[in-house]
Amino acid sequence: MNKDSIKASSENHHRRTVITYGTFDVLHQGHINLLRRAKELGDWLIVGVTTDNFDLERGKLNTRDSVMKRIQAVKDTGYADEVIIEEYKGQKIDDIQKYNVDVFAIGSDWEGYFDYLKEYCEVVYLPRTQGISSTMLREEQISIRIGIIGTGSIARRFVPESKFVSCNTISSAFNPDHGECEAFCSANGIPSAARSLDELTGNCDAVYVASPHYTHHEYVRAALQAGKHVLCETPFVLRLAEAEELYSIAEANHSTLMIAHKTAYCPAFRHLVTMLKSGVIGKIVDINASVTTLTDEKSSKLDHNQYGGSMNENACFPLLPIIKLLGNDVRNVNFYSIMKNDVDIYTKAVFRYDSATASFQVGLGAKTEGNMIISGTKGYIYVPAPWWKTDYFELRFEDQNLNRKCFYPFMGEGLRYEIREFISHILNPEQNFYLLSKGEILKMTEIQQDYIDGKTVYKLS
Ligand code: C2G
Repeated sequence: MNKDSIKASSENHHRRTVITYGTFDVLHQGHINLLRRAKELGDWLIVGVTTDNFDLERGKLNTRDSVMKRIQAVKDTGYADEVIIEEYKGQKIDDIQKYNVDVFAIGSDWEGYFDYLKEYCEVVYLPRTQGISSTMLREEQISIRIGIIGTGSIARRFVPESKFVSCNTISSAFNPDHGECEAFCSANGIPSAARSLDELTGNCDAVYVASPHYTHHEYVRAALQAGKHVLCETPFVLRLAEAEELYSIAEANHSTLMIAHKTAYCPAFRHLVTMLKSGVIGKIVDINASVTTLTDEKSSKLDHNQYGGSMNENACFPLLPIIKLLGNDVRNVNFYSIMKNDVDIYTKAVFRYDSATASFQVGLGAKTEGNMIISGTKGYIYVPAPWWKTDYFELRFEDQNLNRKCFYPFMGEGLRYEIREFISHILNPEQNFYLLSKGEILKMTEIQQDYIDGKTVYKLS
């Protein structure tokens, strides 16, 4: 070390270090002012930029720019001497000690919130710039207007969930019963209760189909033919040919067609899939999952004429992990159904693959534990009930010391994750639909159809 560098390093010890944190999404003048003021508090400014995953965990789902883009934007302001990433709650305490920080600075919208850091350094709340925010800027950019078809219980849950996702507004709703539609719109603050499908499609960019499942095919086709993007509730359609037809219309129109399978998009399930694919429990040999929801006998869900029954209502849930993890090459499936009034009140399905088995139980008129177990050559994964909307699962091994519990966010009703994916796909159509692909959806539909056609179905009374 020469004299100069010794001098520089000893000066470094005395420099006053300031740290600040943020998402810095669609970077604007408010952020720039904050960074400038923070830098003025000392000689060296460290800026912590939140990772996409951390924002997801703290409930910020509407971020537009990726972490790399946000970091670049912070660097481009010229005020940051050092950029770090913030990826967990409590990290600020670690960083302040690790980087020997003198001042923690943050905007006054957080006034008081970070006083707990006073134990470690000086805490300064800087004035927030009025009249500008990332939220405002995101809203000024394109907003997708969504029209809702079907105003039942799932649509009621969809409306508040959509508010957690940026770049969308619910513009209209349609239900053949206009009175019900008006009541739904006024209860949920939706500006227009459409009198016809044409009126709905004339007033939106995308359609969310939340009507009874036997009406999906007709509504999705009408919406696609009107040039709209479509998010369709599960189960998608009841026949393979219908599903293929709808995908080909969507492809010809360059429209997004996505299935609202909330499990496929929620954080815990996504991680479960990637962990399994990377071999944490070895080779998968068996999957068992069940979904039962005791339902009133008079409900339309148990009406033969409305394609009711346990398979039609619930099978799309357990089919997801089976097809996603074991693939499309199912050698055979046997269904065993307990029937009442011409519908299955309970069905057990058993799958044979070349080197794995799977099974599921679904029921509307019988109850069982709603968990999922995925068995492998090195260990197994246990997902407690209700596994289809879980925030947690366990990896379990012969040597219990290796067991691990994994936790993830699952906010509200969990519909916000699929809505975010849908909007993001409309805005970035080049994105691949890998979380639930067309091939997987077609296979799931084919299995549903085989059941409806009575192939290898054993009916028990
Ligand atoms: N800010 C500001 N004026 C605005 C908007 C934002 O001064 N008009 C400030 C905020 O107060 C914050 C910084 O800019 O200090 C970054 O804001 P966001 O990107 O919204 O990040 P935030 O969610 O506040 O993250 O760990 C993350 C931190 O807790 C804060």
